[in-house]
Amino acid sequence: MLYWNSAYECMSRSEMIEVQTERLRNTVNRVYCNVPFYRERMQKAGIEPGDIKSLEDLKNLPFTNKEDLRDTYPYEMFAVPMSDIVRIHASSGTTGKQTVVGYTRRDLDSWSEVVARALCSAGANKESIVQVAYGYGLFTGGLGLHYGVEKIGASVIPISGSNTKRQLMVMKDFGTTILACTPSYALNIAETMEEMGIRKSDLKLKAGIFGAEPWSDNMRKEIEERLGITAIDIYGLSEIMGPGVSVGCNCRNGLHIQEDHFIPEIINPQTQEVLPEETTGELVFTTITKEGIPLIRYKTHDISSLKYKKCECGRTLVRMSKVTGRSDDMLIVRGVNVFPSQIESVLLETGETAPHYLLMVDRVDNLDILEIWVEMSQNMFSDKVRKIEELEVKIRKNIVSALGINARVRLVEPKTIERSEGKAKRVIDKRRI
Ligand code: DLL
Repeated sequence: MLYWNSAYECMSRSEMIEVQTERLRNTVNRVYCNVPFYRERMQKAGIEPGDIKSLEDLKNLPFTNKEDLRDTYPYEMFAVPMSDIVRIHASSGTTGKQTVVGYTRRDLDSWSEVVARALCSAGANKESIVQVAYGYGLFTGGLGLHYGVEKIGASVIPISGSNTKRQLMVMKDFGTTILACTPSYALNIAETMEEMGIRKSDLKLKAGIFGAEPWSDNMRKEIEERLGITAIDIYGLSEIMGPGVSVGCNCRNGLHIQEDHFIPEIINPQTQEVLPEETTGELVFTTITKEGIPLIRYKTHDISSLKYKKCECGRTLVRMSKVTGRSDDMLIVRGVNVFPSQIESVLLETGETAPHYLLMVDRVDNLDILEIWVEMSQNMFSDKVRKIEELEVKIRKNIVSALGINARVRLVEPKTIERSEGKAKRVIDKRRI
């Protein structure tokens, strides 16, 4: 099965614009009538629903922020009565209150539709056996993937995310063909598999559908090699829907956004100005089919760019570039902007270490210090101190030439860095700014 829904995935641009325009006008009307927050915002900006006639008018609508969701916690942003809400999820939120999202039955249908499209992109069909090792619960990963698998009629193994040895036993015995989890957990699974003496040929695994956190292209290659699979990137956020907002394809040239459900824009995060195609900035989404909690111009903080050219896979859906980081995860080290995934890429490119790392940032005498902890590989562990020091110097030099920053590199013993079962924690920032 090449596509799940070619009518939308391969739709001509003019038809897509027509679909989006109608759905956008509908959504704006609905939030104006049903969500006091949006009515007030629009009145303040002097806009009435009737002013939104084409996609061009989208830029006149006010933005929505994460803070707006916190201020309206838990249900004030909902556009339907609670009797129409059939599911509630929430995002963990590392700072402050979590954000709550509600789905109507139709929202759940749209969600499984976009996840079904994503799974097809990873080669899924009715015969597939999909092990969902994303966490089940308020996090959207587990249940989001789950219903997509059921929608295409494949078999779902709802194992959730922990107990790595059991994951492998199930993978082997149940004949899992597709693994769904975070990329950092996929790596943890690969490592445990090697420790348990399970070979790639003992498994039926063909593909993985990984997301929920930034990962470099080098990390993708590492996972593909160690698990013997094709790894597809899946992106999403709970506020907009959950997993499935966009998905990569075999062309590996960006992720296709399910544009008949979500309209993307890229803005300059400082000036809020909309940026042209292929320019990097902050990703903003407007949902155009959601009933429970429709969001207008939601600022994601994710850094990406858009490309409208038709993809070689045949899909016409706009592509967003791989999200390498969030504007709020970006480290500013002595004035230089660095994303953890850029450091990850250099580490994996250099090779010779294990792919497990942690970034420690501190400020000493008003100067930022970045220390990169990276694990030695097992065979390196027995090497002479001089050899270890040489590798530290080599990594440091590669970081300087790739990113222009000076970092201290510390090769630490194997297994020192905590393994992830969900979203990995890569940074410890001790600066008090
Ligand atoms: O992480 C939804 C999800 C679940 C996506 C499973 C993919 C797979 P939240 O917990 O709300 O939702 O976190 C959303 O995670 O704004 C990005 O910063 C990051 N993120 C999600 N997918 C990717 C990805 C889920 N493929 C936040 N690449 C988003 C990079 C990602 N970052």
